[in-house]
Amino acid sequence: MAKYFSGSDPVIITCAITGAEASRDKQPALPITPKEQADAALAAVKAGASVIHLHVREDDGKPSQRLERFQEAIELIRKKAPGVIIQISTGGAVGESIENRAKPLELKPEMASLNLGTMNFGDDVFYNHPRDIVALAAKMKEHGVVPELEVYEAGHLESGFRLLKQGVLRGPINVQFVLGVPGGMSGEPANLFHLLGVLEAFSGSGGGSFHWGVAGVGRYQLPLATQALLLGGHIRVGFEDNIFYRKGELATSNAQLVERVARLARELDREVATPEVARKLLCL
Ligand code: KMH
Ligand code: ZN
Repeated sequence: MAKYFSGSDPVIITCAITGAEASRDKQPALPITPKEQADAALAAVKAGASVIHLHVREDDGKPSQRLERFQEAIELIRKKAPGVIIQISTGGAVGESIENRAKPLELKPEMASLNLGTMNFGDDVFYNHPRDIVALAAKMKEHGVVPELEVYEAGHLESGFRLLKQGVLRGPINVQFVLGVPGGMSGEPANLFHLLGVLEAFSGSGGGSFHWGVAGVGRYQLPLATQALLLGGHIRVGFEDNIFYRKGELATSNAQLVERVARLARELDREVATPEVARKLLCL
């Protein structure tokens, strides 16, 4: 069972600035073009983010996995916010082909997301065939990209353990609990505790060390981020997961969401990791 954190490990704040599902209709400040994404990334970094989880869009807002679009966004982000860790999405939008989802790995980003199972995702199905998961993990290895394991429910975590045992993944694993997607586990505290218990039991039985963070979807974002601060985990915030600052009030920017959790971290005596510190912690 997870214990309350009493050490002084810095907290890594990831900002998922755009995602594949959020829209300008619902969140007018959603960054879409590479220039908007670079501005949003810089503001998020200034507020305390050290990792940018990156999806790209075409100019009309449609989700995209086009290599050139990723390249443009990454170049602009690097120019504006040098040093920030860029984690590209290999999840893409629901329904995207696995070939397209793998494409941005050719740019050899420092990190990439790796999804570990098929699930209902709202009203859609997010398809992740075991063969495709292994192929994506192999491609990440080939390009020296560090995977972040996206875990929406407990079975995904156990699938990650199997891949680690089979040598498809290397430790220490980076686990991101994405809680609150309809089709996955909700963001209730008992779910986070259960997942941490499973992770710690695996680690304690010779599974090796790990890093974990939590991305709460919608109304779960703030309570789960606060719990992660108390429990020694890392945090993901941003418009991909949540467009509100509080009930009925839209956030004005991704940076506003980062600022709040950075402020909470300092109040709770968790230092906010710079990109260099995050790089060391995550063994990048
Ligand atoms: N858009 C979701 C269906 C990831 O980035 O790896 C999947 C997703 C996960 O966003
Ligand atoms: Zn994503």
